[in-house]
Amino acid sequence: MNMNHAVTVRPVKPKPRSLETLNYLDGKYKNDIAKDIRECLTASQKHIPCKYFYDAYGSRLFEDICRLPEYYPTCTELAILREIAPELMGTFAHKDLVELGSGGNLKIQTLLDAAGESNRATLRYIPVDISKSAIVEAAQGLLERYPELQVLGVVADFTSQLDVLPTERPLMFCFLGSTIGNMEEDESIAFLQSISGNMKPGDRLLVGFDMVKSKETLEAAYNDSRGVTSEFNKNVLNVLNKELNANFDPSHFDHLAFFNEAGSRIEMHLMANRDISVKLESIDMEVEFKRGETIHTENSRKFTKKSIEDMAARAGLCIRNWHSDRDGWFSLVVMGLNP
Ligand code: AVJ
Repeated sequence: MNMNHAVTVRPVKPKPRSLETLNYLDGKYKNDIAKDIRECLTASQKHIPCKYFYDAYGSRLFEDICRLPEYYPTCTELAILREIAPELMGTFAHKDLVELGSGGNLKIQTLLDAAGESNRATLRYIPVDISKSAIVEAAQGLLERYPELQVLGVVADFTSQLDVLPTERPLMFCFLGSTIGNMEEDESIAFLQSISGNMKPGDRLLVGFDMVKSKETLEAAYNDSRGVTSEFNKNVLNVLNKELNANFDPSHFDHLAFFNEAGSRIEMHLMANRDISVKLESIDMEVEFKRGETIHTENSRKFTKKSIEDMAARAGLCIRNWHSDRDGWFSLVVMGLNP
């Protein structure tokens, strides 16, 4: 071997490790899914909580959905966010930026870019999600882009575990992507109340709402021509197969998504295309489906200015700023505690 003694080996400077994760979900998830599914699949309208869409594959499919031409919410929200980010983040220093449901990096990068390096070096980004892998992957991307950033990943169910979050510093909660639309009205008010209960005067809450618009536009967004949404919907059955040792055959179900005008929501269902019997071994359960019967897998509520104002009022929050695109397809609303 030809060793070249002139070469001095300089140690590679270790990257600063500014990612810490806290896991509050251990054990909880397995208990929850067993209990949830037992209840939900014995109800007269069978249903599955939509949080179970997001295993690693489901999270990837959702990111694909966000890039579909028919799925307008992501790009519309992002465009609004770009406009308001300087105002939101220009003075955001020594504070915590909490993101409930870490949803791909594009949105949070828009905010962090606008913060500028000097603010960024003093703030902390706190993604809260039930998927540890989603948090860690996203955080690694952010740390490559912003080596000065501190990230505290919190693996938790933000609908029931908000009290685990640090409260020492001023903070802004972000609840983007109209994820709030997945909740029933009462649930969303209780959730906003739980956020406001964890807010200090001066703290802010930024919420993304998908607005009511034409039925054609809404339904196209959930029935894309490439079938990604269908694949996303059916993947929840794979999640049950994996988590509960079940034997769903996803091809025995069809994707169904429609706008329920009375409920002001898109409903997604999986419809049995034959009579089916499924075993869920881990919870010692057998479920029958008649051909044409559906499992309701998601509600995605669509909002109006009035419905948002009513919710905020009922949750004890006041609306500080209101931002929409020209067409009024999506709104980003900044809320705070009542003065
Ligand atoms: C992540 C809940 C906002 O309701 O539009 C996308 C999920 N479902 N396509 C939505 C979803 C089908 C999405 N949210």
